[in-house]
Amino acid sequence: MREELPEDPRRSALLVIDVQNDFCPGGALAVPEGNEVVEVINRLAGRFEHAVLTQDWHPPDHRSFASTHPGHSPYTSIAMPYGAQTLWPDHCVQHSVGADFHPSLEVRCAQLVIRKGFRRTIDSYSAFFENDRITPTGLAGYLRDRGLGQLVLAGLATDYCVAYSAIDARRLGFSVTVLLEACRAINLDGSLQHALDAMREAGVELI
Ligand code: VGL
Ligand code: ZN
Repeated sequence: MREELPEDPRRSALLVIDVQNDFCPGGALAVPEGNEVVEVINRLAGRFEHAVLTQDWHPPDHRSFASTHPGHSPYTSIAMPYGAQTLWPDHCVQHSVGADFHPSLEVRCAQLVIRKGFRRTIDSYSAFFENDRITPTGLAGYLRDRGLGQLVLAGLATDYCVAYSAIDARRLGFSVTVLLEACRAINLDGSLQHALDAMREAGVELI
């Protein structure tokens, strides 16, 4: 494991994944200790000139919600046209308090918010592609246009949106560091270990 963050502040960006009320204790899809990332990220942000936030942003009848599949429970899986999809409790509904960023999150260097998961029929864990792995969010073009080739990822959840984003970023040629101290996991059926292995395999630096 490497111990340092990327050196060049002009070429690096902090990518803060889904630090939203619904992913924190008391929220609809609470990640254990999810709120604890806020302080770490606030401190970390002082070392960056550039940051991008992602925001899970679903319509009320989103097809990743178990409630839209009668007879199916949250945290089970279903086949969707683009592959297996885990079903979740209703969360991060557009314009709801649950979809807001954690009130203490302070990333003054944030210059862009990428909303994802806004199409009813497809989920989007990654900040770069929807879950079909081909529909882009536009983030890669933004980062390339601005010359930001080195990414540091933090946020929620380690084993879903953080891991998918990190792996896609590597696939797109970015250098990627995930700061595990600034992330927390859902950990469904070993998903955390699987995600850590997959990130290492993809060439993501875990520190
Ligand atoms: C996430 C499940 C559903 C995440 C988002 O941010 O990791 N997980 N939607
Ligand atoms: Zn979601």
